[in-house]
Amino acid sequence: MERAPLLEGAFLRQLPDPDAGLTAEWIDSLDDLIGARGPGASRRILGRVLSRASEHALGLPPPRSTPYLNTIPPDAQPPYPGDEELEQRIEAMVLWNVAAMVSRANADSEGVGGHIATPASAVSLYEVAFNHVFRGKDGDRGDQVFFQGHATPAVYARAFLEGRLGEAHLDGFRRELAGTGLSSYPHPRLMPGFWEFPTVSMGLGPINAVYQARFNRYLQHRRIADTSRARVWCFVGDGECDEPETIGALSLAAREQLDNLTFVVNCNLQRLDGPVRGNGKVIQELEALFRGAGWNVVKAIWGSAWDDLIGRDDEGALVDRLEHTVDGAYQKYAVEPAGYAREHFFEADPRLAALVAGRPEDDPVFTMPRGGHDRHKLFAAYRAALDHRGSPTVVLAKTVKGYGLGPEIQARNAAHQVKKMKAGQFAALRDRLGLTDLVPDSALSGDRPPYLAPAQGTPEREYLLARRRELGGAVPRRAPGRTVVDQPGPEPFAELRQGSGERAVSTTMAFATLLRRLLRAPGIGSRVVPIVPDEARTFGLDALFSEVGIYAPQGQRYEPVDAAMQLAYREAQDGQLLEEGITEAGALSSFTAAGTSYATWGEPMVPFYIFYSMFGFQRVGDLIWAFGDMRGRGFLLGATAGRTTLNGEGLQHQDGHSLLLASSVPNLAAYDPAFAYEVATIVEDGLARMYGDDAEDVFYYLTLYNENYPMPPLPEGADEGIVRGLYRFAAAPEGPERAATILFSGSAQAAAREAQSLLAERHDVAAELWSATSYKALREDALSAERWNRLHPNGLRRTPYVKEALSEAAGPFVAVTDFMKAVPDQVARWVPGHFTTLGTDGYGRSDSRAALRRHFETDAAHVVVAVLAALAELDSIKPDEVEDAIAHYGLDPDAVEPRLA
Ligand SMILES: Cc1ncc(C[n+]2csc(CCOP(=O)(O)OP(=O)(O)O)c2C)c(N)n1
Ligand SMILES: [Mg+2]
Repeated sequence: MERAPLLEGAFLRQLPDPDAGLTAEWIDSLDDLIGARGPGASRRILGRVLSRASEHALGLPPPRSTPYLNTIPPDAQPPYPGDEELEQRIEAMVLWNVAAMVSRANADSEGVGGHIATPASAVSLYEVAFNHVFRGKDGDRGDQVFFQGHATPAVYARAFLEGRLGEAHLDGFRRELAGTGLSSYPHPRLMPGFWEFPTVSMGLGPINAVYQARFNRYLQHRRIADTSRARVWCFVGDGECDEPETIGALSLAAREQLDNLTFVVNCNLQRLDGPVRGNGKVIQELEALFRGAGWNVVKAIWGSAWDDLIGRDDEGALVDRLEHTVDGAYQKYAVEPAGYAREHFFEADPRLAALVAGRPEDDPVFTMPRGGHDRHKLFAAYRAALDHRGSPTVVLAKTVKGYGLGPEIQARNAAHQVKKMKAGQFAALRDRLGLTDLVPDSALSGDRPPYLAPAQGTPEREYLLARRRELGGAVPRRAPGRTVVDQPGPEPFAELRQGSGERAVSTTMAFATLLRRLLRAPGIGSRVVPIVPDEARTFGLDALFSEVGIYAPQGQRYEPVDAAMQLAYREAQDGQLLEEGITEAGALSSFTAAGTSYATWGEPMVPFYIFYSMFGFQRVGDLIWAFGDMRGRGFLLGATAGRTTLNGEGLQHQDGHSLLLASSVPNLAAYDPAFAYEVATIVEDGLARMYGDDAEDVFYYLTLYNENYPMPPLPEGADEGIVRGLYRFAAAPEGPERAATILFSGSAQAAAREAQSLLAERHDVAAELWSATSYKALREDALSAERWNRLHPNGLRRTPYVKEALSEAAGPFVAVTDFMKAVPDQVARWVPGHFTTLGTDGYGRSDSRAALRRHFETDAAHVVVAVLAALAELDSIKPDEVEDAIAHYGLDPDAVEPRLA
């Protein structure tokens, strides 16, 4: 059966049309128009009608995309505010220095790499911004600029012109170990006075930028800082727009009306291997994507040389041709000499041939000039972004990869990989850039082309410095302010330290209590930023909804369904809690903006980001790594931790390895507390280390469990061991002949404590119990001691803390954890005796805790057997005793190993 195609406007038919006659007349005249003038002209006329409708604010949905033209017509362009001749000259030097620096680095030390083609495509994007828009930090805290990661050479080259970097710095590009080196990409850890935002892991810059802009608003609404003048600029590659993180937070930015945010996409149509959308048009695709997400889109596609052509395109032939040409073809026009475009683009269509008839061979129209290399177009786009209100703006700037670097490089598929230019290519570049007066042929004979900088007193130098002075000084510049936050004193921690008596509680509940106390503590309270990705109820933090409110820039425009209840869902403009919804990447980006606020705003904030531990390190590990790079501070809380403690959720939820992943982050303090008082001690110490006097560049990860048990009080003198990673929790019972020591962490405390009783009662073993709060800390301390001893053969010997502490205990040693065995194995080398580790290697599954602990061989029976087996191996008991115990506890010695199950 034939079916009529579903028309786009079909939904309208369900609504009555009281003006049916009028409607029919309009439709008839459209049909007539198309018949008389054809589709091209009809499109144009209808476009004008729709634009008129939008001026009347009729609320018609805007089109998904607009023609392949600049968004801003020439008559709406602001006059260019700068001295173009000087800027041209400065830009030429920047590009020259990019090529020289990267080439010299690769001549000096083969293989250090670097990029020339990407900065060449981006130089104008940055130069226009450096001269006219980026605000530095003199006066207020300025703008926050996220540079495209591998365009860094353009930023170094400019800093050199400004005198911020010297020749020795440029010659240290990608050779950081000598002292004056420049890092390959933006890394605040390596250049802490320069870079603010690490961006080179593609996608992280954009998502961090969105949440930075959002956090700026949060600081404003909470009256912590005046961020109203700050703008977040994020420069992104067009290939980078394929990253889920790049586009994952676009709708948040629109929903929260972040008109303090501008993305600039460097649309050079190429990624590393080849075209981004050879068969399509990346700019059109991105326009639709950003418009769909609610952004203001400004396309800067064509250079000024085309204004006149476009203005004379009466037939719409040029626009048609532009629409039907794909990026692969545009790339070809950028590779071939101008004659190629004349022949294949223009002369293939008689109407276009007529449009360019009579123009000389070298007319710039035949180079297909792109808007991203035209400062008029770029400034107009930036100005539009600055003036726009109510939504973020994206500037889609069309550029050429390797622009200006000559026919062997420009727009070639391999352009990305060019790391070195030859003398002949430098000579040609010099001529093209008009730098003949500065670079004599003799300077190009070796493989060290000179660096160029305008001398003192030259107009170029005066100009570029004056522009930056006017705009508030150098960009980028990282200038941390105060890091100290008033410490809360002992009160918020007291309840956790007392223990819970008979009451069974979890470490998660203990943490929730602590967090609420900290929020109320004078001084620090207003600085605390609780962050949850739609799991506050899971973690018992829903009281915060009403207590501190959920941050919502528009306040609450509805009455919540639970308004009458004490714990109502309260959204407020000055809400303190960041309820992120289901986006771990977004939540981590908020954590990042908050945890680096001391550096961006000089306002230290104390974020506590609490999440399903499984969806932390393995989901957003790269963002956590970037946080470390940024010297961020704050607490990550991996709740529902443990492969068997979170029991019903199965394979994708039950985490037994986040601590292992955490062990890879150098400046992360990772803890696996068993008891409420351990949580208290660790958080108190963390606050002092991160926000006290002489603060350190560390951040914290704590696992939190959802298993309830009575929390014991803090044992006397345990604080130091808790912080260092290990302390004696319970002495061995009196009586038994044989001795052993059990190390437990987190929720494995139950198995260890039960095993202690069983060993004493049934097996004549007196086992001591130690709580291992941080194998990472123990290992790092031991490695430091070991290294010291290795490099100081005649110095005083150092003993690793773990070895020294356990020297008071009797082996054999058995460690039990709800994480992988590799976690306690981190310290195996220094345990003074026989050492067995029991842990949860293997995929999780759903069942009761008891069944899971039996399966993973971490329950009390397995701890007992491990202790006995170790004693047997040490010849302290007979193997038969182990056999008996295995039989007694009903263990299956031939069960499939859980790691393989
Ligand atoms: C997450 C991630 N994956 C891969 C890379 C390696 N990489 C660096 S640049 C690049 C191509 C980038 O293309 P595009 O975003 O279009 O930038 P362009 O150089 O064209 O300006 C790739 C794949 C990276 N830096 N980060
Ligand atoms: Mg690209």
